[in-house]
Amino acid sequence: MISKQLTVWLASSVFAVGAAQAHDHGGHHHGAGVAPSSDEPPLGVKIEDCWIRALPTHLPSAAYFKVRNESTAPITLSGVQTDAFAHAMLHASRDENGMAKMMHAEPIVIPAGGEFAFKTSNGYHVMLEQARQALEMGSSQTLSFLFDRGGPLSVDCIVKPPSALE
Ligand SMILES: [Cu+2]
Repeated sequence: MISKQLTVWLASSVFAVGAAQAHDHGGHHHGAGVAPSSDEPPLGVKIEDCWIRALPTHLPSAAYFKVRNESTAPITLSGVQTDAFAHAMLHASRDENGMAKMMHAEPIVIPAGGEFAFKTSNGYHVMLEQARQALEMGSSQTLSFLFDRGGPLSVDCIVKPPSALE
């Protein structure tokens, strides 16, 4: 798992360096202070127990996980990306007059030392629409979580059957 993540990170780093060099022409030199567009994930921030509740391909699947902030500053979870599905969104569902309504989750601030769980019992989920390939139970899919600082944090999420609750 780690080597896969590292490979992805290295590949994106190489791309970023190439892009930076391509722009460095005409005598302008911006120095070393310019951060690459894809830097390392935020230090001390972890995604744990990520899993996907797989539904048949014509229905949206959902992912659940816990984000733990072991850094010394608040961090904001703002989005999610994946190559495994055509669409991935942070969603929150709420009960309104007995009807379950789903909407984009607002960016979620996790205080230093805090954690926040997307779980089946609180309505928070990653909405995953249009799997690019059939999801095999027990396999894993990579989700990349986006924060207000640092680069994407990629984790492997285990695919579980529709009946799974955690
Ligand atoms: Cu949803």
